[in-house]
Parts: sequence; C-alpha cells; structure tokens
Amino acid sequence: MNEEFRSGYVGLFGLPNVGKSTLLNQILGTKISIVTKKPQTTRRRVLGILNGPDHQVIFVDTPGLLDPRYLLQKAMMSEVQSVLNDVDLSLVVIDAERAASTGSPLPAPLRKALEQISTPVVVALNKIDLVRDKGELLPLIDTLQKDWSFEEIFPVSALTGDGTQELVRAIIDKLPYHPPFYPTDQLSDQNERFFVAEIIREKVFSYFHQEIPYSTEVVIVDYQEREQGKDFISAEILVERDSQRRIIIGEKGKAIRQIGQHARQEIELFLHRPVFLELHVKVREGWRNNPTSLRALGYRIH
Ligand SMILES: Nc1nc2c(ncn2[C@@H]2O[C@H](COP(=O)(O)OP(=O)(O)OP(=O)(O)O)[C@@H](O)[C@H]2O)c(=O)[nH]1
Ligand SMILES: [Mg+2]
Repeated sequence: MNEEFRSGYVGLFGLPNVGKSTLLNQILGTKISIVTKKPQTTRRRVLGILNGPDHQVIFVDTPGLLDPRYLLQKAMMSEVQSVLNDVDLSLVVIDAERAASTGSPLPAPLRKALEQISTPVVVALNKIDLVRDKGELLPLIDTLQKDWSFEEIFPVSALTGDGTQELVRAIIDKLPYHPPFYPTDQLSDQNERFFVAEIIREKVFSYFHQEIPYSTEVVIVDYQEREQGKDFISAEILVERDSQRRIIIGEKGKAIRQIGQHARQEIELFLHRPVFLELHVKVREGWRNNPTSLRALGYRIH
C-alpha cells in the first residue's frame, strides 16, 4: 500500500435544507443520499465513500440540525450526535444565500453543534449560484472567520459543482495517513434495502405537502433477489392517520401508482437491474412520537 495514502471520516453537518446531501452526491458523482426541496429530508446517517489513487474519504451525511419538537426529530438529532464525535474532520455546510439575506450565518442549533465538535472544521459556503451579487460573499466569509475558528471556508455550489474539487482536495490533504478502511470499490456501508426505502421516501416527500412527508416512514417488508426475472420488493409506507393513508393512495390509487412508478425507475437505476415494486400504505398511529414504534424502525431513543 502507498505510504502516502490518506483515509478518514468526514461528517457533514448543517441546518436542514442547506444542501448537505446534494453536496455529498456531487462529490461522489453519484446519487446516494436523497434530496428534496423540503427541509428534514435526511433522517439517518448516510455513508458515502470517495475512492481515489491516494485517498479514501468516508463522508457521513447527517440530518439537518434543529431544536426537536417531537420524538422522531429527537432521534434524528441523536443520529447527528452519534456522528459528531466519531469523525476526523467536520464539513459544515452553510447556505450562502440564506446567510447573506438574513445576516446570521451561525444560527443557534448550528452554534450548539459547533461547540461539541472537537475536530477541525471546514466550511462549504453553499448555493453560491443563487447569490447574485458575488460581492456579498467576501464579507460573509469575513464574518464567519471572525465568528468561529474555522480551518478554511470554501464557496461552492453543490448543484453545479462549482468549487467542489478545491474543497475535496483540501479535505483529503487534512486527513491522516492511513490505509483504506473499506474495500476500494465500495460506495457505502448501508445495504440495498436502506437505499430502496430512501428512494421511496424521497418520492413521498416530493409529491405531498404539509404534514404528510413528515408523518411518513418507509419499511421494506420483503426483498427477494432473483437469478432469473425481476427482483421482488415489497414496501410499506407508514402514515399516522387514516386521512393521510387516503391521500397517499389517491383517487382510484392514482397517487400511489405514480409514486411506485417513479420510485421503481430510480431503484432500477440505482441497482442496475429490473425490479418489481409493490407498495402498501399502513396506518401506525402517532408513530413519530412513540418510542416503541421508533425503536422498531431502527431509531435510537434514549
Ligand atoms: N441553487 C442551489 N440549490 C441547491 C444547492 N445545493 C442544494 N440545493 C437545493 O437545496 C434543497 C435541499 O437540498 P438537500 O441536499 O436535500 O439539503 P440537506 O442539507 O441535505 O437537507 P436535509 O436533509 O433536510 O437536512 C434541494 O432543493 C437542492 O436541490 C446549490 O448549490 N444551489
Ligand atoms: Mg439531506
């Protein structure tokens, strides 16, 4: 093994909707973490591995930082917590457009997380494609530098890829010399079931509004890989109330059919093989505030 090889864990942290998952996908050059226009899309850690001739960077995407109002949000923050002190480097993502327009680049939940981080912190000042007056960026960088002891600040656009190569190079250079932690052709440590459930959830998030996305969870109940023919996947979309179940199914099943079709297409792209996808909608009353339900869904509840 090359003695100059660098490898380590990099945590992605930031407020909801700032573009953490988009940035991870852009860096990896492939979609691994789901992205929607709505905040609180990511609920669990998502590991994405960047492999190169002299490096293996293990990025860990996390849910957006917030003050939890119900138990699921609390579990999401526990998920962030479990990553916070288990990485070599922290990559804090800040929405440049929002920071420029509100004049507040480090809101309370972010500041609170920063106080707990013991690793060096690199900032990705994201969404610069939305900042019309690029002259606003320098004062913003200046404010950030005065406000916190960041290692380096990189203006980027996770959407267009602008500035991301410089960011990645700087990250690699800050990692310790270490042999790779994972086989160098591996992209994640999570299994296909996880990604399939996430893709379905992304479609639900994109299609529905108000409380529905936040009241929904997706569980894979059957997953059969077949040598011949399509893989068979059966998933349940859990909701909190019967009225939500009816909305997700839609008139004559139109809505659920559309979700199924779009999810299946994307699952096939992800798995590189055809699948048969079956969706059912189930009511699990108040699941997002129920510790037993959340534990059964694999969330950490203390
Ligand atoms: N214009 C623009 N939009 C972006 C950029 N990065 C992300 N977005 C958009 O911002 C929205 C949120 O992106 P996500 O990647 O889901 O954000 P996140 O930080 O992972 O959000 P949570 O998982 O909810 O915490 C999506 O609509 C993205 O397309 C960017 O650089 N420029
Ligand atoms: Mg996300």
